[in-house]
Amino acid sequence: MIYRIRFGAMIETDAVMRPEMAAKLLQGLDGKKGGLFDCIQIRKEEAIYCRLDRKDAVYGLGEQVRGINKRGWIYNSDNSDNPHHHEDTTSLYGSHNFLVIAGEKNYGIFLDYAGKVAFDVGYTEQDMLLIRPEDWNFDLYLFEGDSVKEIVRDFRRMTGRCYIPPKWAFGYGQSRWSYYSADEVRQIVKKHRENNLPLDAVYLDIDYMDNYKDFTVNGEAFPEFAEFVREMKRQHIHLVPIIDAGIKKEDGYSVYEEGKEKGYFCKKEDGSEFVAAVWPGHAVFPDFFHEEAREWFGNQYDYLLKQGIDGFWNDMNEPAIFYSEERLLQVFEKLESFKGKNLGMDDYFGMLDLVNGLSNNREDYESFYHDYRGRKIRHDKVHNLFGAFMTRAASEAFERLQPEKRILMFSRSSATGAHRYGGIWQGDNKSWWSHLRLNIRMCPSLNMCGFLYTGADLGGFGSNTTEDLMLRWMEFGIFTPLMRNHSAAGTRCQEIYQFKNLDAFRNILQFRYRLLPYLYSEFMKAALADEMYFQPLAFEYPEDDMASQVEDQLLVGESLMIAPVCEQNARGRYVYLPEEMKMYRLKQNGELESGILSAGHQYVAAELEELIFFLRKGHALPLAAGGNCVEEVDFDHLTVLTFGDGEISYRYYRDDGESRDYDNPDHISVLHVKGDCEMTAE
Ligand code: MIG
Repeated sequence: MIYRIRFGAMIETDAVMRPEMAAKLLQGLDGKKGGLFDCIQIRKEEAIYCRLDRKDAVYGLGEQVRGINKRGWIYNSDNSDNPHHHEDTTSLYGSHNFLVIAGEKNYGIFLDYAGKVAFDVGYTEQDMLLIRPEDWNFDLYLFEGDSVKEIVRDFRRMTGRCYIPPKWAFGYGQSRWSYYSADEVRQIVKKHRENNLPLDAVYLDIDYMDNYKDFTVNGEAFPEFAEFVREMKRQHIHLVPIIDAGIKKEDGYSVYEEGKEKGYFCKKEDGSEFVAAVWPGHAVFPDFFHEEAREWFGNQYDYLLKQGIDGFWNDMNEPAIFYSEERLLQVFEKLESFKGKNLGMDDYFGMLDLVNGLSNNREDYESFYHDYRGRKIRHDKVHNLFGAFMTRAASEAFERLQPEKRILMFSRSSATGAHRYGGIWQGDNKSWWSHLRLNIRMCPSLNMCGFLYTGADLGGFGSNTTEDLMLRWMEFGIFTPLMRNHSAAGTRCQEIYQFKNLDAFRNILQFRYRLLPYLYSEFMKAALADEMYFQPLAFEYPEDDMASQVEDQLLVGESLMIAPVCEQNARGRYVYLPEEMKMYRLKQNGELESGILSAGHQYVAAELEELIFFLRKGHALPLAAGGNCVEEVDFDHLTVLTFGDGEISYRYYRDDGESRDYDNPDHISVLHVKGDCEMTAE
């Protein structure tokens, strides 16, 4: 059952696709008794209060720090370019206002709202969830269901089917800020190919552009780009360029000139252009809220599509702002006044704050406007939708420009609803073991909110990685739909051939390509049925008190459980098995060793080079022979591993991985197997 309560007059977010699913429209909660209504209280203009029992867990909120169970911290929906994914961080790049309270009663809450919201999940009071929107113009949805899974499915169905990437985007991608020339890219590809390291994509960061101008290519570093794209395609490599939200303000730059002439950029109160600096220096921001502007911006991608590009990543779309012209001038003036002064503590720290406060400043976000469905709306009121609408611009354009084909698209910033337009990557993490753990925890929370095509920068983006962290991260990364190794300028190079134990990396990475039939099939089934690809144990084993406390193991699709090792120097780990499972160990020589483990806590040895995973009882795992790129993988001839007596069936999804004919029933075949076997899928 879904209820909707409307407060004030909301600004449309377009997050909800099927409002009719909320059969019950309520005026308020007054007088309501029983079920979830015993747990929730609303004090208008103040907060929504949800009482939490000791054993209740709170799941959701998508892209946030901390645990799978969000209890014990405050999280804000306030999209920010924040490279500090610390325990005390309160917001990252996305806003996903959906959560589920699981316990004696299970219920879900979704705030359909573009403004800032604070989710105080037992921070102020341990047994209270407080939700404080900045103003009271929103739709509140309440979900009641027998299980967490059912609630999540209802929410997902209501907000629409998630984005589906092309199959090649399940291959491994190598990225770096930046690869500066075509020759450097050729080198990267060569090293992978000659070392038998599978690879499907190389990412181009901001330096492929001419002076950080979107939809341009630096002709010196990447001469004859279209031909270069073809050359790469011949080697089964897709080049994936980055697109930033800010457009360089430069006379003669056609994208700027055209957008300016048509009035498609965000404006200040007085109607003049809002100018702020990002990578290209002074830049303007397309008004993605304005339908025509959105269409126009989307069409710009054609410049690259026409040259054979079939994937993009959208960055800096919170939007990230280094400084606005006005603020910079003010700050210079203030700084001037400190000159020659004997700075006391307040002055000194005040001075530092002035400079640090230049970027992503709230006052800047309050100083420009959108033209949204005929209304002039101040940016801060819809701030959390900006990145989502940029990705929407791209996605709508792809459907217009290349209706037959899937285009890879993932974004940094997002909001609920944006899951229909693209995937997301998890932003600027660091080469820290704790961020490997964060990566694991964030995946199911994002899946709940519809973001199935996701992954983090493997090996860590900021700071220097180490060989063991890189390897352990890959051991988890081979399960994430988006599998990309990316790192920041100035950090240690982390292409896997940089490391000594290349055999170990190759072994793990090649196994990803053996897993592809399963991973792709599970992704597609989850996407098409509005279900999750990564699940916390608690969702599948709700009666198991222990399972609800597991924060570092996940279910991947219907058959597998993973328990990545994420402690440095560990040579194994404790694993909790909610039921008897078959454990596999991928040995250094590429062989799979298996054994049955009984339910309960088990210590499992796993040397640095060894991948471990678990097959659930009554389930099957189809494996391919592998390949050096997705195209080389044979999805028809399978080795099927099983656990259980008697016949086991597996619903296997297969398609061309390129067209959008997702729901064709011919794509499903049921594999019936008895024991491990080799087979050809019909
Ligand atoms: O301010 O384009 O998250 O992946 O490499 C940094 C350079 C801008 C942030 C992205 C990161 C990318 C980087 N970008």
